[in-house]
Amino acid sequence: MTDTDALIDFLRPDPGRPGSLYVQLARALTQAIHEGLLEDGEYLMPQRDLATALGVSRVTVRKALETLVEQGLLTQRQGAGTQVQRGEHGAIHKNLSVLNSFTEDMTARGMQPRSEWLRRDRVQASPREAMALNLSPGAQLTRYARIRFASDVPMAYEVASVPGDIIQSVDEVDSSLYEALQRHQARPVRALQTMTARNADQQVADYLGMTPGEAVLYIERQGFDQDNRPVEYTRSYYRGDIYDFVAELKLDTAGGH
Ligand code: 16G
Repeated sequence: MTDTDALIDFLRPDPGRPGSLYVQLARALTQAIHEGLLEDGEYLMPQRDLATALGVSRVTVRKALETLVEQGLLTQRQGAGTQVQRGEHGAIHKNLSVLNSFTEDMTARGMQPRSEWLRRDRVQASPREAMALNLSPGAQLTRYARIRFASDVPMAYEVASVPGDIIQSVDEVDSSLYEALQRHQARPVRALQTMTARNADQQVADYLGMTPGEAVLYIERQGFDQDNRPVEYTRSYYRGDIYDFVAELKLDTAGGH
């Protein structure tokens, strides 16, 4: 089998699997770039040939390629074809020292943020939530569970809890939690974040279009507003194959620990 045959086998979407063909193809292309099957600077075969080799329509190929162009993994120039542009690292470098929202982050990268709602509830705080949000046990809060997409690629699964006296009706959050908090003058201006490497369980894998056991980054964020009030306690699962988290480190000249 030639390298090209192996690549085509790797990329070929399966109509029997859930999800549209172009999303499957976009994911397979992303994976091929991350795994080095497609190298930085390499040109893809013309769209027409790729469609024929994969047994899919040209529209499917075009939409998949557009998704990767939006993610910054491919570049397309008139007449020059489609080129891999992986750079040194993964697809998305997320700066850990910037406190922004998913919507702001993806928009700044020229991608289309979108969420699929799993649940929006007004509930009693669990002991863990009460502690993180400094609420009395059993106080009311609003809890939002969403899958976060960027240009139709699932990026993260997030469960966010907000004190019930800040956001009183679950419908107040539409596309962006931070926008809703901003309307209440309660946008986080500081956050404490912990990150843990985990293997995706079946549910997380289903939400993120991954295989169970693949690496995800589990992130807990406790966000505080300008009055130092905890306004957000969010548990996020970010795809380990797409995100690189970057932090600038400085020598501790104060001599602290
Ligand atoms: C990010 C935050 C999350 C926050 C969300 C708000 C991380 C690890 N997590 O995903 O804590 O709730 O953005 O996004 O960055 P939104 O305003 O678009 O709903």
